Amino acid sequence: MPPDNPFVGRAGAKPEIWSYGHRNAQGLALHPASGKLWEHEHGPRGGDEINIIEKGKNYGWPVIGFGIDYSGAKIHESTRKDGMEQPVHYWVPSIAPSGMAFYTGDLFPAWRGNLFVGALAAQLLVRLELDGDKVVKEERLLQDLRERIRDVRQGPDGALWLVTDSASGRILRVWRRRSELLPVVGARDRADVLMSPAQLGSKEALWLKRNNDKTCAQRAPAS
Ligand SMILES: [Ca+2]
Repeated sequence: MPPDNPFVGRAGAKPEIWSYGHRNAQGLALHPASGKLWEHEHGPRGGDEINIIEKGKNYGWPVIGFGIDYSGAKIHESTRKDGMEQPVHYWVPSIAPSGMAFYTGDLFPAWRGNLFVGALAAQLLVRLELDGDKVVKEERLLQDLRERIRDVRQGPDGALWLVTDSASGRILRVWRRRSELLPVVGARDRADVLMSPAQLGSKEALWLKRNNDKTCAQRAPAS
């Protein structure tokens, strides 16, 4: 046990505790610049949160929060209270966040420094733009995919890798071609999802490609 853990030697507290007042954590990632530990967790009905975890702090569950019980009943006293931390971001209604990664790659320069979060219930990929410790913009990507996204990571080539959650779960790679030629993408039974240049924040289209496709190639729509 690290001797400087915040509750070492404190009567009535377990020494392994670092922070408390959490509910159902589903993602952890260290910020690449600040080194701070970011976390997200599932609220009940509404109130999924992103928190920046600091030593010894109380993150509020179940006293404060932004959700209600599944029955519709009230759970929390309020949404804020002295001595309890506020989330840096929250979702009402819930999206059921799962997995998280800060983007530091070269493949999508417009996304550098963004935080990506998968979503189970909402079936999408969240892109969050940050200003220091604040979330300043949320964009919802890949909603056409209709897959529960269990995890998101950055690969060594700067692509984003996703794991989907179903009986036929898949590993997907989010990437783009640097070529000026009209992109092609492999697809066995349907075209993969195209994200618009506007979504990407550049003039180049982004393709989501199944990592195991080797057969037919499909020409991209001109738009
Ligand atoms: Ca909280």
